[in-house]
Amino acid sequence: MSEATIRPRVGILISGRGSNMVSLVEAARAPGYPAEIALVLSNVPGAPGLERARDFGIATATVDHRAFNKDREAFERAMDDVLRVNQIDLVVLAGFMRIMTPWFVRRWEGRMINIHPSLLPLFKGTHTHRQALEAGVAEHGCSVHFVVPELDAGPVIAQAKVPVLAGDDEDTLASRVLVEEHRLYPIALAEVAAGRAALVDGAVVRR
Ligand code: NHR
Ligand code: GAR
Repeated sequence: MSEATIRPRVGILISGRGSNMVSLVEAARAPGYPAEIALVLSNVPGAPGLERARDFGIATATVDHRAFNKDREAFERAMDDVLRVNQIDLVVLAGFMRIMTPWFVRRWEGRMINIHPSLLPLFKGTHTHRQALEAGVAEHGCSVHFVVPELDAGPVIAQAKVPVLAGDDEDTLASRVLVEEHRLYPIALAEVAAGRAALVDGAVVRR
């Protein structure tokens, strides 16, 4: 059966290699996936992920934060303009390394998600794999959450766990988590795009 449905247009924000972006793009090519990847936007000129996106035929853009002289809102207004021109409905952070101001977060409230490489609320911020090893936890993983103004504090949509193994270092642990990120993020985005998971009064509601 083929029924024409309107799929939300997704803009993926990256800063680096974009392996999560690739996993989302590949998932979204499947028939019936409830979102369309319409744009990949980077704050880093020449980020390797931009070329990978172009290889898939996806529109790309760069807004270099360094051009805005530490004026975060001016940087974000420029990103917001690009997102609007491209008629983006949902913003997906995938290895995007700039903290968003409350202004930008409110503009995209309930329509912006992030993947963070830890089992939130554990290990917020950066160097999460080092934090996990130093804490000596037996389990680690990744979380997809709605973005709220407070860093890595948004309500969690989905999580995946991996064991921490004897002899792990930051790299071995990061690779094990990354496999789960690539599996989890397309599932979580589909739930949000289809309206099956939504942000209501600061909590995730499932329908
Ligand atoms: N913005 C808000 N408001 N809330 C969140 O939860 C956000 C966010 C922006 C990005 C991703 C995030 C992560 O998953 C994310 C979540 C960057 C930093 C950071 O310290 C921390 C967390 C995350 C992304 N950035 C430095 C900054 O000054 C720059 C670091 C660098 O360039 O290497 O923005 O962990
Ligand atoms: C991923 O592990 C992602 O969870 C993490 O950076 C990596 C990006 O890889 N994100 C953060 O640490 C956000 N602060 P990718 O560019 O290959 O998707």
